[in-house]
Amino acid sequence: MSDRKASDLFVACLEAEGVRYVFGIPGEETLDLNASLEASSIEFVPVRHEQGGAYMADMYGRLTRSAGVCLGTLGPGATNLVTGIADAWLDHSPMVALTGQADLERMHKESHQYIDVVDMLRPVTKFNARLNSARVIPEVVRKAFKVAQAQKPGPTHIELPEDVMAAPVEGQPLPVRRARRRPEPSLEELQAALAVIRSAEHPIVLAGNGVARTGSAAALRAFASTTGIGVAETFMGKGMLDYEDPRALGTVGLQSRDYALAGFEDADVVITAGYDLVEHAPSNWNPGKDKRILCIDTVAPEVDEHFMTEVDLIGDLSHILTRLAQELGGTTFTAGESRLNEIVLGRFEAARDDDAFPMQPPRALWEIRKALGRRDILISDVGLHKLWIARMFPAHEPDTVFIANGLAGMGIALPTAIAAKLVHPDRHVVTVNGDGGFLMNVQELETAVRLRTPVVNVIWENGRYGSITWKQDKKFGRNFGTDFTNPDFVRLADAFGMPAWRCEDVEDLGRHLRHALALDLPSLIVVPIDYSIDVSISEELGTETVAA
Ligand SMILES: Cc1ncc(C[n+]2csc(CCOP(=O)(O)OP(=O)(O)O)c2C)c(N)n1
Repeated sequence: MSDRKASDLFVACLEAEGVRYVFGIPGEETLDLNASLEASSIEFVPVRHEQGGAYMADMYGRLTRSAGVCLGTLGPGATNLVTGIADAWLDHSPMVALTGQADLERMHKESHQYIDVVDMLRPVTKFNARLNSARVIPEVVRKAFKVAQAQKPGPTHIELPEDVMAAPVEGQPLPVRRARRRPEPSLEELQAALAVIRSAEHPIVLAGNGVARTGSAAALRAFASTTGIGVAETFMGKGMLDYEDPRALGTVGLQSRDYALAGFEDADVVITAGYDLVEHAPSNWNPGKDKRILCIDTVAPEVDEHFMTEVDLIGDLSHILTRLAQELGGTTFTAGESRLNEIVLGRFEAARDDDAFPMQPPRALWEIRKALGRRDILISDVGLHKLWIARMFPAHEPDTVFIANGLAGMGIALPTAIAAKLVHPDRHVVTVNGDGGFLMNVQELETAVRLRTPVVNVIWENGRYGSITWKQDKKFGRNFGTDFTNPDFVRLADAFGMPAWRCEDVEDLGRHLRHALALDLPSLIVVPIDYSIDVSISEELGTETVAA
């Protein structure tokens, strides 16, 4: 009989996949797994709520493009993971979620903490399985990582029954082949696409999260500069072009007139690059169903009556964009003026002189932009502040502004910021949160202090669920059920052992930010915010078409 335990083999398989961290909370049913992790090269990061662990795995996966790993025990541990897993599902982050489980022999009957976790997680995972036998561990682990990391990436899940993990086993991890496939469209498809672009009068690119997650921003930039075609970005596509690039048309997806003012009204051909429909429905930019659409993506596009694509170029985004740029070398278009950018960036620049206190969002964003370097990271939580960030925060580089726009769950910012800091210790990481969402995962401040991940958390305080009052006011002319009181955030932070400040004057935010960014500790800044100016900014931009 082998003296190797199944949990040892399981962890050896995680090591073979290159796993550096497992974020989670152990349970009585994961004792063997945790003991094996302790003896491995992998760092187990205890978190304070499984949702925080899932969000950390999510961001780790987004930034490294290797699946992030989270762990919860059976029953309540697994149910607590669901929101973070669902976020990875809709935002397409590679993740492998692990959950403990009771012995195989207790699953057919009413039994302490037993629920069918595999069934529960099926709708939010690309693949999930219960380990019924220790022998299949190498195959199941390899499959979970391979599927999670394949395009479009997303979460997978493995359930680990206690008795299976404690069983003796023989076996070795399967070889991990990381060679990147570079599938490419056929010559006919490329030629069809080139014919569509060459015959266009006003082509335009809509770039989404897919450009970010495949690391294709450089190729997109080269495509735009060779062809002159302008690029509008979705919230999750922020930074694919430097906002100062003359071909950058702005961030679209907030209001009905965004697209028109970014040039979509005049466009006859829309080239979508890594565009996920989950962010904002195509009916918003193709209401008349009259655009010719050329889709560049890693998998065949979703069907939508407003997104009937004429040519699909499916494969490696960088490769396809580079091929198109090579072929289109001599054909140049003009990006056109973006009225959207003029309005939004004009308001942003004017904000430097806004002396109003409580602060208004543009000035708060202006101070944050000023305090951060080009490659530093801003992570938004979910609420009205997110819409302001999406609308107005200018990004220079890819992977520097994170906005969850698929599941869009409040409470994502703090845990994902901790993971971002683990991946990029050399970059500043700032979160912007509402006072509602921040309390949803506030417990992870302890994790941040323990790990010494110096994340700066800015809370925009207004004592209410701002985006819901905003919507209620618009719909009913009044609001209800959205007001609350807050703890003293500065004293709360102090209790966690971290520095914190409350802004008392419009100049304080910039001052506190610069100080906080120089520390090697996490910190917190509370800014009283005045949401009385509408995120719509200007009548010209039309009515809002999103939920926060
Ligand atoms: C987990 C979760 N619950 C509820 C919602 C719906 N929702 C979206 S924004 C919002 C209010 C956010 O309030 P706050 O965090 O204070 O930010 P603000 O809008 O004031 O900037 C709510 C309740 C959500 N997106 N996620």
